[in-house]
Amino acid sequence: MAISRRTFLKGMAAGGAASLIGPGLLARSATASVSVEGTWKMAGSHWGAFKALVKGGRVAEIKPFDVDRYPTDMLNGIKGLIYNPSRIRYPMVRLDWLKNRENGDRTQRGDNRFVRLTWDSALDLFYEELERVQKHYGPWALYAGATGWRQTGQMHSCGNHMQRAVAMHGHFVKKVGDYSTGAGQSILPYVLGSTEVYSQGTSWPLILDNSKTIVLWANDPYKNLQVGWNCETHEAYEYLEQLKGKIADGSIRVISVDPVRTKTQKYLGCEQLYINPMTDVAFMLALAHTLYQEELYDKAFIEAYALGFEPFMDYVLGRAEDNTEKTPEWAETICGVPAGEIREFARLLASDRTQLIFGWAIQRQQHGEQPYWMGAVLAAMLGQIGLPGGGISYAHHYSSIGVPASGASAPGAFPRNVDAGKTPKYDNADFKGTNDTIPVARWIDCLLDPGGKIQYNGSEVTFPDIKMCIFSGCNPWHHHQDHNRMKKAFHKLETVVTIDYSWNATCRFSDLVLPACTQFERNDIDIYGSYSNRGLLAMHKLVDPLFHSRTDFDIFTDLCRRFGRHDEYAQGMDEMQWVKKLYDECKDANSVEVSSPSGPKVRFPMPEFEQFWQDGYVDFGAGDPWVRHADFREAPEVNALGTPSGFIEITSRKIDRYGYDDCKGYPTWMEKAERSHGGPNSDKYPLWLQSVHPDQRLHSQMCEADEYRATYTVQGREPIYMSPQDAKARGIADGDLVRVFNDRGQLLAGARVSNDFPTGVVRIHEGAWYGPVDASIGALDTYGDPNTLTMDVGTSKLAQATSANTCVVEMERYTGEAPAVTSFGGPQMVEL
Ligand SMILES: Nc1nc2c(c(=O)[nH]1)N[C@H]1C(S)=C(S)[C@@H](COP(=O)(O)OP(=O)(O)OC[C@H]3O[C@@H](n4cnc5c(=O)[nH]c(N)nc54)[C@H](O)[C@@H]3O)O[C@H]1N2
Ligand SMILES: Nc1nc2c(c(=O)[nH]1)N[C@H]1C(S)=C(S)[C@@H](COP(=O)(O)OP(=O)(O)OC[C@H]3O[C@@H](n4cnc5c(=O)[nH]c(N)nc54)[C@H](O)[C@@H]3O)O[C@H]1N2
Ligand SMILES: [Mo]
Repeated sequence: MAISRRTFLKGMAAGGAASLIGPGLLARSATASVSVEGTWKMAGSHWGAFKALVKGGRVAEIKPFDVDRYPTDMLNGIKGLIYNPSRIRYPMVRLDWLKNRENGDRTQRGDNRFVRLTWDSALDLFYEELERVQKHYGPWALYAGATGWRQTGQMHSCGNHMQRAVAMHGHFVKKVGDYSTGAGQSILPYVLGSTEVYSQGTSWPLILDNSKTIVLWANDPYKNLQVGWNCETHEAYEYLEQLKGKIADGSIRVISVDPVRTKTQKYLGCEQLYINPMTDVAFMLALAHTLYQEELYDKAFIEAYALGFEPFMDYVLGRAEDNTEKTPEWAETICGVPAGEIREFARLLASDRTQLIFGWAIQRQQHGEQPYWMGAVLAAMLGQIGLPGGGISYAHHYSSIGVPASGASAPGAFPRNVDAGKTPKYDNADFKGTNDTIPVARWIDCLLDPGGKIQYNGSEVTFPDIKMCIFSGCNPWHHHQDHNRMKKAFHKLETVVTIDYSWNATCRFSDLVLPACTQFERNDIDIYGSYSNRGLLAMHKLVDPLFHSRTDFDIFTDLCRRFGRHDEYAQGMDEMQWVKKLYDECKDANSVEVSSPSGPKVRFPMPEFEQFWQDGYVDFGAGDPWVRHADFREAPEVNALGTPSGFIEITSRKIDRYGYDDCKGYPTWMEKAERSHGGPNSDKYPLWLQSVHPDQRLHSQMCEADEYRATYTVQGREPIYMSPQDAKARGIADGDLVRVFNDRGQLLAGARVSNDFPTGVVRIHEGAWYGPVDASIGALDTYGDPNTLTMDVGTSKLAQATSANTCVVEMERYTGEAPAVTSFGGPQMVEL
């Protein structure tokens, strides 16, 4: 296998690539022969299931799948996702790394200078590096922890392909948790017995029929339900529309607790309760204080279903060691809500049936565990957990949760793991006393501090010494915080391999980049409706893989060929055989007979595969409404929660025993490392930067769609939303370029002045493509990725999750000559 570097360099330069760079793609395809008719094909995506008209080998038109009555505008970005100048055309290798490999000058990483490779040379290099790192260092030096929003489709689920192939070669470091709900999914098992965040919630029809008050707490479902984990069909919007009607006729009151006037508030026409950012726990403690003082809380419920109320109330009443009573007057100075309004709000919550619905951004901040725990405590005090239209939900803004689920079996996926009993090529599982799994948001800490120790959820984690990372189906140079700190960490890495279809910043900071194709260039199946599991969709390949891109399946089959395990990897099947196998297994699982008045019948009949593939989908039908925690309410001893005691834990002995200073035995208010509105560091940086999820993208996906991006950018940059007061105070007008900065970094963005934002609050959507002027630390980001500015600390010793939303900044009108945006259009191609 070993080829000398010299022969390799000679054989590899595949020639004449530079001439193909630039927007030639669109021009060339326009001249391709086009049949008048074309063919409509069925396809799916996170943005929705849809039909595509394919003409002359090109996607010409897109229209939503008939079932989807509330399609998102983002379908307009699909064509631009396939055809854009940022598509990765060939396997590419970073210039300095090609010449010097691990002995190169790693400060050049990020300079975006790359050399084109043939597929054979690229996969040889990939394999050589796997061998070198496994042999020389062992499994603790290789990180292949897949996390991220891979495209839809069960067969081609790309993280599975990457991890299965790498696992056949040897052991590696993995991750635990995710960026979405890291704090929530860690704290809630102690409190309510499950993660809650990914659990099915009470069905919307029951909420609409029974709730009198709905609190949308840090939650913007109208914006965030546009995308789903599977092929979305947006059924939840039907219920939002009904809710709008009920607000209008006065039968339901909806209050959105949010510093910002959200898209949902504007759509529903509901009320907003303004609160200072990151101060919800102070507000909630004062609500508990009022409920207690005014005897509005449900004593019987607390006695029957919850534990640890007294120690918590001692804290609220000022009998704990901090000696501070959590009165509305105390809270007002922190959260900015007048004491009188806090009392009114508490009375409202207790007056009738109230459904609390939390979003997730509020736990993506320092001490993000606390608002979730405190939400559960409030819900317990209101005593409506397990009743239709009452209690608490942590997920009605996500992937059609709350739409009654069909109950059908979903298809399986291409296997992630190596088949039991088959040992990898390097069966060395010696991590030298370090951990083989790290909390996902702490991987940069790990790179910077090998051998370092952190506390995590009741145990200690020792960081392994990672030398090589493999990324597939994720974009860490968008998703992780504090890019300048990331640069320092990446200087320590010997090898970075990325598999993607778009040349984003992660490619720029990699050594070897392999072009995958998009989901529209391969065949697959997936459910539609996400959590509602409404049916099964045939995802037809629309066009052939563009340029030299290949399916992840192909790429990793060929990688495994290099160590003789390709047959085992693919199990001797090709793409369509896999798709059919997953369908047939799903059909079998759904063929179970159930009794019905007219005798036994198959509840979810599915046709033969060929028929399904031609029809494009199978509908499973609507499901039955359901109430979360109803079984627990009915019989708490029999249907005990998964907490240590089986009850709701207002105080957790287990957490208390961990002895953490930043997550105590009951929910507490803790000041943040930095905070606007009079909090720490606000003298220097008075603006809170919230980096919430984009209205017109899925994270960084679709940012590359040039025409679609142009519908929202300002002078070609990502918008920064701000209040008229903050703009005026700095001489900024709508449409100006602004420089946004703090001690961690600086970026350019385009000003959008809006009354939706209060003084002291600015917003840049996450997922804006990072485009530094050069590879240096501190370099100006020319497009506006908020993670240039965010803080990289764990939420607490409990969850060690991301604190992305704890971030303060200052901004100024940018008057210098503006540097060109460097984010798009691929690498700078260098010929040898
Ligand atoms: N500041 C801030 N940062 C955040 C957040 C925030 O609120 N604020 N939110 C966090 C959250 S909740 C999340 S979930 C993360 C999201 O972080 P990611 O999931 O990493 O974000 P995506 O932009 O969806 O990146 C997916 C990447 O996979 C590639 N890809 C998709 N499908 C395939 C495939 O089939 N094959 C291959 N090879 N590649 C594919 C896409 O092109 C894209 O580059 O971001 C986190 N980061
Ligand atoms: N369009 C679109 N939809 C998406 C996604 C996407 O990228 N685009 N991503 C999906 C994914 S992966 C995830 S994880 C979810 C994310 O879902 P969430 O994390 O719930 O969504 P965000 O949009 O980040 O924030 C929701 C609201 O929280 C408010 N908020 C932030 N901090 C505070 C606070 O301290 N207090 C209060 N009271 N309010 C606060 C914000 O102002 C915002 O209105 O969305 C999913 N849906
Ligand atoms: Mo997420």
